Amino acid sequence: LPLLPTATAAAEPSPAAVPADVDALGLVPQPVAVELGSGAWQPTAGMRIAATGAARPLAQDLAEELRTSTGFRVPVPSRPKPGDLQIVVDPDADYTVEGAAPTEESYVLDVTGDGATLTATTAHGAHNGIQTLRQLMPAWVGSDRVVNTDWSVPAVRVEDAPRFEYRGVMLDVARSFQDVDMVKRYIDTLAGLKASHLHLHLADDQGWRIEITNEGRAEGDTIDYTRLTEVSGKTSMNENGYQQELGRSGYYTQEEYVDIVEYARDHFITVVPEIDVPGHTNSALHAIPELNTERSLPAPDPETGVVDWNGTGAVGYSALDEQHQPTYDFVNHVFGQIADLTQGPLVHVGGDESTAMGHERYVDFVSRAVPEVRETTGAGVMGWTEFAEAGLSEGEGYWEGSVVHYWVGSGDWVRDFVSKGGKAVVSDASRSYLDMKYDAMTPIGYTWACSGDCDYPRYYEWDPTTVVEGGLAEEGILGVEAPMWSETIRGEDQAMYMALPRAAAILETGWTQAEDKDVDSFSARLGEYGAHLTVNDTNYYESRRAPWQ
Ligand code: TNX
Repeated sequence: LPLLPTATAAAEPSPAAVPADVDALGLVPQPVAVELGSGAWQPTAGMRIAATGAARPLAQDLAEELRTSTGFRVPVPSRPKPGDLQIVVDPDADYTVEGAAPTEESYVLDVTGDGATLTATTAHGAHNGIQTLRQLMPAWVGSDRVVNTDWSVPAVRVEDAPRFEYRGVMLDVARSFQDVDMVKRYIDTLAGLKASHLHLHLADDQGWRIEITNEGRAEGDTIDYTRLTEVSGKTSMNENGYQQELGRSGYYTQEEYVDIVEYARDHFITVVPEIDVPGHTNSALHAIPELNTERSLPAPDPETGVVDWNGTGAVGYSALDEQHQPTYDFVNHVFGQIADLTQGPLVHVGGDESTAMGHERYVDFVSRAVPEVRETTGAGVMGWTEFAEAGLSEGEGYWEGSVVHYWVGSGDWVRDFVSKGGKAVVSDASRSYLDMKYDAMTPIGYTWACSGDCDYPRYYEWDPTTVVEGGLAEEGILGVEAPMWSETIRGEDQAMYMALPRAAAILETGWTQAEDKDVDSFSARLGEYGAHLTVNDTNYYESRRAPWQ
């Protein structure tokens, strides 16, 4: 039986609800300005959320969550009265954010003894403010059953705006597959940390994870694209054979993929789909005979004409043939179809570690494929550092809307790309890769980019303007991303364990102004935030450095 909600409202918040200081509010990422007031807003059985227009769907979602955890009725009227939470989305809303320029994502949240008001100029801003409000509430807000508790929210004024617009995480679903439900829960958790982008690594040597149909094939293209998932949807990172039953292989149908994209969009998260080319392509070569030539790598079996499936974690051994027309038919068809399903501003072409084909062949491929993908998809093209190192020196403004994704490599090429109108997303491997072991005791994960102490402070104490060799100007940076490769990481619990709290450190680096970042404050706030993860049944690494509640 659900517990009964408290019937009476106390005049003063319980001592437990009075924060000792701003850090005790447990806000992650740290907002631009937080000022504690006195007293508290006390949601009780009569609580309501007033909203009109663009704020209504957000209010309704929040009301639904609060009904589940508080047991209150939580109506969503249009007209506010004292004591309500009011959510306002008004393009003309007039407010300032102390210490930062307001953006489309900014908001002001005012909590007093008489209720709470959240104001933003866009729905995205209001969504961000709701994440802050949820963190201010008792962690039970995320409970899937009614909890009888004091729901007081301490009086506080928060003025907030992000530093960067791209605050991303990446999931490698190619090496080890993750199903739709896991991806949705990942989105839930990361949206709570105000993430803005989810980069999905949808294909690699070990597997292909998205259904591609033959619809809309170009003249003369005879490739049967359904083989990509039919053959390589069944493979994954494992030396012992096909592992479909264990859930490490698999793929998203187009319908499921669109479901993920829409779910993400509802959480104000943009999906960035990646198909890695021209290397990391063994799963495509394994599935599609037409892609195999004398120059594609690895060499096909002389008898069957098919390349072996290679389930090891080796990198850099595969390559498409850059002189072969079907290679470009394939690239255009696959990216065209995925871009149609995604309807987003970016497609990620990978481009990393194509070592087996050599630099010259790589440059030939990229010089033709990247402009074609831009043309076909109409989207900006994102690629790992090497794609900028290919010296794609088109003129000023050419890379407008496109992104170089720094992981390692030369800052010169990143700056050159930015000088031609592109932007950089920074994922310094040694401080943002979520597949690195926390320390030698971590049973899963790699150590190539970080070894020894790779706990969250290392992932927190850096800045994207200085971490790239030679530095980057603030204006050239679109944001930061925490990638999780999955050679050693299987299933949701393992992924969450590696992601949290380090992804929170990267997302705070993307959100919080550089001068407001402080690792001790972050630790204290993490400790409070951890209770939300516990209530949501989300796994995380209990670093001994944070005072987990
Ligand atoms: C390097 S980072 C890779 C991935 C691996 C990862 C493992 C990058 C662009 N390429 O293919 O999965 O290391 O940590």
